[in-house]
Amino acid sequence: MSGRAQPEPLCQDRAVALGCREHVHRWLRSTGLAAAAVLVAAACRLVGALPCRLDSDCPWGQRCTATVCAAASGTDDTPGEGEGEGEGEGEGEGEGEGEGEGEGEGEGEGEGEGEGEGEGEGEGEGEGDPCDPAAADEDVDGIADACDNCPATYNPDQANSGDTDSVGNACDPRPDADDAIVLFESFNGTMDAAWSVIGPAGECGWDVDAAQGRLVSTLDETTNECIVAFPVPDADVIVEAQARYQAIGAYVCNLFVAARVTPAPGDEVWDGYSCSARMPDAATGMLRAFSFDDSSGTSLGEVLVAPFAEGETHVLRAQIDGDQLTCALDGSVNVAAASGTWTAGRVAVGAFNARAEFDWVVAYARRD
Ligand SMILES: [Ca+2]
Ligand SMILES: [Ca+2]
Ligand SMILES: [Ca+2]
Ligand SMILES: [Ca+2]
Repeated sequence: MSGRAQPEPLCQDRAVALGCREHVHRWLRSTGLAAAAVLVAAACRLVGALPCRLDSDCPWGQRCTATVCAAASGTDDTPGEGEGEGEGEGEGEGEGEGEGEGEGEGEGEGEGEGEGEGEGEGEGEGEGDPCDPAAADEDVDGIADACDNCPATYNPDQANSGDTDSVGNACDPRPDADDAIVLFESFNGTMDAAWSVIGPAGECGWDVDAAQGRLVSTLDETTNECIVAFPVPDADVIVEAQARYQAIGAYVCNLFVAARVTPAPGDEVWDGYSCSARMPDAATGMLRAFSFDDSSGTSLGEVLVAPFAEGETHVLRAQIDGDQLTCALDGSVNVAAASGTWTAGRVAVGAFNARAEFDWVVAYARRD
């Protein structure tokens, strides 16, 4: 764009002519031709495509387009620009309103409203209800093990009278005195980590048969002895187990529960007191109370019973009450003996020259 005035086209009407004069004045002043502006303005009757650099060089209602003024395509209703912002969760709507002026500047206001709805899924770990009837129920009486007052004895009524303990009448070792269940192991998949194996390394061991809910010895019927023990901090204790011979060996066999075992884990010898379902030979069954000292057993008393057979289920009980020992088979055969007092230790189950399996072990202690 040069500083020279351009030929002026014809004015189309008075309003535009007035705008033309103002424009020409402004333009000529800006170009240093103020004197000429007066003359030109006075004579101006023609307006049209005025030269320009900016919209402001043009009359009102025109815009500077390609260096000449031309009627704006929009005047009052020139669209503005608006911006709207919405905040919300889920859905948001924004509205913008703009007001335009001739120069095409707009202001916008926006409002947004949003509403959101969310759904979440969470995962949590928690402990289930131990009394849930769907939980492990060893005796199948409808009361889950953890809440059963006799977890190994069918007693759906949970009757408990005559004392103030939490042991049901159906299994209470002392119906008129207070006791507590200090151990119940059902071998339904796992064993409490507190169990420990006692016996010859590499020969002795026990596996949980989760499908059957049993503890099975891994020793064969020629292995001398293998024990699995659990700590119980009571001197007077009763331990009871349901068990059977799985394989009876050719030598003297024992299947037993022990109310006291005192070696450190891993020891191959032990002291204690056990109640044994014994087979001195294939034709003889015996219930014997043993006292052990460095694994050397001394009989405290014994009675003959029918020979045991492989797969035959029995319940053995060993009890320490002060200096009194009791060994019982199936609740009907007993051997009682006197012995010294015992300190706290571990209870145990085990086998000798036989492969054995145990369905459950329960232990009670005095609480009166
Ligand atoms: Ca039960
Ligand atoms: Ca029960
Ligand atoms: Ca009771
Ligand atoms: Ca009791």
